[in-house]
Amino acid sequence: MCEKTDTNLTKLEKCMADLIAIFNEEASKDGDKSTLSREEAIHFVRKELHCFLQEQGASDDDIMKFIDTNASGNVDFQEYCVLLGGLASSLREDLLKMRRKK
Ligand SMILES: [Ca+2]
Repeated sequence: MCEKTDTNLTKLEKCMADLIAIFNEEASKDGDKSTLSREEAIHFVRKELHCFLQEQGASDDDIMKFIDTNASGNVDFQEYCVLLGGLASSLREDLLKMRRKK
C-alpha cells in the first residue's frame, strides 16, 4: 500500500477520509470515540441526514432501530458505513428515477 498524505489522496479517498473524520468528530463528543452513543447517533442523523428524515417523520426510536442494526444501544463504525452505503444506494435510485422522468 502506498503512503498516503492529504495532498496525494484521490477524490474518492478524500471523500472516505471525510466520512471517517465526521464519524470521529460526532463519536468523540461523549469522550468515547469508538462508537456513537444513542444521543450522538440521533443528533448526527438529525443534523447531517435531515433530508432523508423529513418525509418519513422518524422518531428517535425509529432512527435507532434503523441504524443500530445489532441493537447494542450505540452505533459503531461498521453500522455507520452500512447506513451511508444504504442511503447512497437509495439516493442513486432516486436520482436515476428523476432523470428518467425528464
Ligand atoms: Ca450497534
